[in-house]
Amino acid sequence: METAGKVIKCKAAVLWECGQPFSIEDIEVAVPKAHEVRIKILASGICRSDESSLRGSLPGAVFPVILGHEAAGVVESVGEAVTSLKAGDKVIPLFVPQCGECRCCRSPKTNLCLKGNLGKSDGPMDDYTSRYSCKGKLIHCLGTSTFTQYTIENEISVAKIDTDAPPEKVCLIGCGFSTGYGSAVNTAKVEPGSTCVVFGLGGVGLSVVIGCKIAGAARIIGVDINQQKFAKAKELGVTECINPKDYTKPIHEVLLELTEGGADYSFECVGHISSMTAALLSCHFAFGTCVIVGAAPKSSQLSFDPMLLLTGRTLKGSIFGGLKTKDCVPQLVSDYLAKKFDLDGLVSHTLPFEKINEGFELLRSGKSIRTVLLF
Ligand code: COD
Ligand code: ZN
Ligand code: ZN
Repeated sequence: METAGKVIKCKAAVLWECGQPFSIEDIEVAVPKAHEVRIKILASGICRSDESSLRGSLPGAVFPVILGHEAAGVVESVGEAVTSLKAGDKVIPLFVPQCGECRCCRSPKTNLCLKGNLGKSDGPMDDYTSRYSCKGKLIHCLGTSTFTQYTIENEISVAKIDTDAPPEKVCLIGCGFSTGYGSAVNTAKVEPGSTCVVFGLGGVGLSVVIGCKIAGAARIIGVDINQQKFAKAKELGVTECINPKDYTKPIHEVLLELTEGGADYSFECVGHISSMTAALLSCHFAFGTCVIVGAAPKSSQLSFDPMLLLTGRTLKGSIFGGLKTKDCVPQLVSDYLAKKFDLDGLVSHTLPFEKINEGFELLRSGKSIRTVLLF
């Protein structure tokens, strides 16, 4: 491409300060270095953890910063020594890399990679430096930094996907869908006939629901404080919806009664300590498994009676549904194209990239499931 080897000037949503609106700015994106690729972003979803980073409640963001981590795009150019990708490839950036060589990558027990930098600023580059500047100021990256027309990733943080994949849908495989679906089918390994409880029916929780349904769960109980989430949840497979606001007693007591002593699997997709405890208490005392999917605000601590585990409950968690990213993302995209699951129902709104602040307002007001920004 004619831009290869040159600095690119483009638009990006820059967050100059914690808690402020995004500002659409002209930025400069560097030439990719060795092992790096420069990607033209086509679509990027807005995830709750972008809002948490904006508010400073998740660790990592150093301001000014470019957020965004749920995108699809096309490779514009590659740096030296890049072997797995070339200009023109359709791709999904990965906020968990897969180098294939480290102890974690060699282990089938985890999808984390020791070359990853979850929770650290300055992005997926080996040298932890940024590749973006605006008005002569360095702009930090966080994870994959996809709220920009062009971004730079390390080759190990990029999955090549099917050329026919619609970016405005498959971008969800870059975070929300895989996080939820993988939590059900991979982390929990939900079996046919089981009873599942899902706390939080946003983009991630509904993806857990899709995973539980595909795994053959007999009952999927959705818990949310926002009644407006229930219709879509039922469409996607929830069998009963519960609003904690409708009860005076603690929600886990309601769930224990409804499930003959507790669910086989409970999932926390809210990111609150209180719903994590409720999820743990809602799974069966002898054989229930509780999966923590949401991240609680930094420095918060979960505390509970250890007897809860001694009797046989399992408490676990995963990032990106425990799925090895570079291996699984292309497969999930192919499965979507083969109609093995639906992403369309998760996209409630699409907006032009410049309306990013409107997209965040939709998330804050509880009106959206996923807003996808189109570039
Ligand atoms: N009880 C039940 N539901 C609640 C409660 C409550 N007390 N409070 C809020 N909710 C509901 C909201 O009404 C909403 O419907 C839902 O919880 C949350 O949905 P969203 O759309 O706001 O959020 P998601 O689905 O995009 O993400 C939720 C996570 C908690 C998974 C996410 O924010 C998170 O913590 N991610 C970090 C962990 C992780 O794996 N990160 C990887 C990249 S995201
Ligand atoms: Zn996310
Ligand atoms: Zn690795």
